[in-house]
Amino acid sequence: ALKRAERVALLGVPVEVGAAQRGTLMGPAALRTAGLVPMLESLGLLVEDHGDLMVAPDSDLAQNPPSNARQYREIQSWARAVSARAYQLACSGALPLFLGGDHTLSMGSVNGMARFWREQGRELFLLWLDAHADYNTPSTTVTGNMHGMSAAFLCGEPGLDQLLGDEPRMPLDPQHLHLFGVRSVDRQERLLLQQRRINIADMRQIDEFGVGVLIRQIIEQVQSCGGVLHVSFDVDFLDPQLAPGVGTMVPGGATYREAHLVMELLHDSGLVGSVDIVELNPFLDERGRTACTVVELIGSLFGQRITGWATPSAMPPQPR
Ligand code: 6HN
Ligand code: MN
Ligand code: MN
Ligand code: MN
Repeated sequence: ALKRAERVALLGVPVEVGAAQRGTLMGPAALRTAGLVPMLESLGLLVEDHGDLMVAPDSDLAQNPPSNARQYREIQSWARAVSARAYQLACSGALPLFLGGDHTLSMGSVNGMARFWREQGRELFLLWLDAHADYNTPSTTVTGNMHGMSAAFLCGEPGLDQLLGDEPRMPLDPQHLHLFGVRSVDRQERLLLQQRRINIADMRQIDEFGVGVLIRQIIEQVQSCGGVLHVSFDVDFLDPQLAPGVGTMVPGGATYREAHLVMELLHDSGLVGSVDIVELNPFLDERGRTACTVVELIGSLFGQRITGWATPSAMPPQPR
């Protein structure tokens, strides 16, 4: 059998109702069209494409949906199904790669992975590459859009307590969440982030210290705990000039080079155990260029190198 890192299990999750703008349901198809599978195969990985998940609506009609959580019932169906599939794929020994879909996908994917790693006796850390903090709850949200609540839900914040139904809920230690690339936070959301002392590398810090230093700090924390990392990549982490195919563009995002370096360092760490690609909206893209950029970045995350050998890291290159 191949090792976990050598087998990648793709699962499309065409959820779109967590966002205000429709269209992320086309995300999995666009990533496949942009060549995700052959790119991963060219890196020597064995790729299993499990196709797109389908869910039946209204899985739990007994429960009254919380107010201020739009499309709660449909998201509930997705989250339960995604969590169960995530756990199952992880148990198969593959590295799960979830293709969104809006960012509510992560409520299921991260929960399922957390359950798996808990059983393995390893701590799960969550790297949230995003322009937004996604740390709203039904009581802090301005829009009611549930993709703005995923990170808070995963850290056990109250308000969506029945979302997963019978699926075991595995809240993360809030200190294991790292928000990275943040440049848009709502007012009440900010208070909650402050109270919980959530780790944030915002764009100001990225400008000042660079992504190399900041990502290495995160890698060191995970390494020192013997942990494993789930990378949740919201495409709006990238600058909108580079990635226009998203519903929530915020100026001042990660550049092409910064984003590749993040992915390369994560690959070299060997700590990444699962990945989400979310919020790609092909309806808003320009000639597929956001999808293609994302596929290139996933290439770096899975070991694509400029040269055929490992780049010396955290030190100047030695003469060969
Ligand atoms: N995303 N903070 C805003 C909200 O509606 O709560 C934006 C959320 C964006 C969510 O991009 O995944
Ligand atoms: Mn997000
Ligand atoms: Mn976002
Ligand atoms: Mn810990």
